[in-house]
Amino acid sequence: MTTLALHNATASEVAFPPTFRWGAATAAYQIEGAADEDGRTPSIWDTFSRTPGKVRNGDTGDIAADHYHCMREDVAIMAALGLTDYRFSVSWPRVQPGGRGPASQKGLDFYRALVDELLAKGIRPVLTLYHWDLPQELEDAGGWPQRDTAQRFADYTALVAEALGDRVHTWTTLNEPWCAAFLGYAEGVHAPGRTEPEAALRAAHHLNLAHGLAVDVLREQAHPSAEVSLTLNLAAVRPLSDSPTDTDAARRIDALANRIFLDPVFHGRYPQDLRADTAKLTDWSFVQDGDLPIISRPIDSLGINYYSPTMIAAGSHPLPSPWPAAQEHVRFVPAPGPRTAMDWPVDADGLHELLTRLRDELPDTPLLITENGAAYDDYADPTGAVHDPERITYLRSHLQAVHRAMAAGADVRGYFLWSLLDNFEWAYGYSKRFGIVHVDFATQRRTPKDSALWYADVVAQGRLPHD
Ligand code: GCO
Repeated sequence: MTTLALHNATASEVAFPPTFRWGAATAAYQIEGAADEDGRTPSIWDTFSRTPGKVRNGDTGDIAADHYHCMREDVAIMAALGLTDYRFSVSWPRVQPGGRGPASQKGLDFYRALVDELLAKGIRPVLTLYHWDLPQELEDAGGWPQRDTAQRFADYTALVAEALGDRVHTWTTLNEPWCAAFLGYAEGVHAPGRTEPEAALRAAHHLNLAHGLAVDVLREQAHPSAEVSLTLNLAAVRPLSDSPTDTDAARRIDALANRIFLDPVFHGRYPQDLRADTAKLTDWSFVQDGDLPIISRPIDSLGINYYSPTMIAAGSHPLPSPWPAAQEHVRFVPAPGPRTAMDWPVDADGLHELLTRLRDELPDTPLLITENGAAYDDYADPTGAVHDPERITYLRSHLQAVHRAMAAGADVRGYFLWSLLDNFEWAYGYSKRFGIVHVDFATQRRTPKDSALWYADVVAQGRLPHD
């Protein structure tokens, strides 16, 4: 459907193009379990979740949603929902134990079976190579602050592309490098739990370099028609007021959250204001000649993960901070309005703001919403049904925002809901449920929630049902 046709849809009808991609997303460590099965070696999340006090209730991904053993049932659920796409990630230490050397064929066999099951059901595989589960041995050798890790990632990419390059539709190199770098190495609330601001900046650069090296490998080894992408959790940054101090605080966070990735990947440079803001921490000499041309290799689409906006004001942020060198200039202002179980504000306008910004800044780059969804304290009623009206309200408002942005010219190609299944929510363990399918972790019983039935109707009709 053209933009014009989107405009012409009746005001109350929110109809999407027939080519629009409707998916759901997960990640290996959050759903697979089988943590030491078939030769898989520990990732930094296995280590981190075993470290007392790091993950709520001491939860780990040892079993998770047991997707490693329930894969066929889960793909059948995706097919029953009518999904066109399924976004999943590959566990690096499952397919390359220790993070170096030959592939584990048993590890690759799981993903071969998953991809073939998806294709047999007419579902497009959308494969993320890195969703935070770095092999522990590579962290022991320095982790992402260590430049060699980028090359290790390129070698791992080659192993996966050799096995699946002929039949995976969309390849995403990295999921949310901001979280991997700044939650993992600056604030320390994610694996590997380090609080070293300068190392976090080095990690961000080496993740960017890893992305570029992986693009080269995929162009070489994946199918010529494969779509190569990157997923970023861009922040919809809003200053509390238009005062110079508030707007400058927002600028600092925009540089550290957004332009530290957008500028090198799409413009082949790091922002000058970012370098100036962080000059006390680093001289950026870890950026070597030749890095930026690799990082800025052309890609076919950009994935956006969005949950809620970020309101910034001048002030200070408690340490350890995920914002290197910005913490003495910024404070985060809780936005008003309804909140999810994560205490994140529900505000779909932030998604519209992001999409129209990217329409203007990256007019030639197709966009995919690779994650959007919400956690609520769902529970199964005595009949076993799971009613989640707040999640339906959240999804509806955010799909309306996507539609508004498309009608305004944003080139959005698809929407992947986070998440298909209730799963391991990182430092929150299993205490937060993002799934549209309820998982009883004691029995591994799956129960589609009301939101799953609602989403299946949206997918089938290609439009939002009337309120
Ligand atoms: C992220 C990760 C997901 C999270 C989800 C909810 O975006 O943080 O990609 O793994 O579970 O976003 O926090």
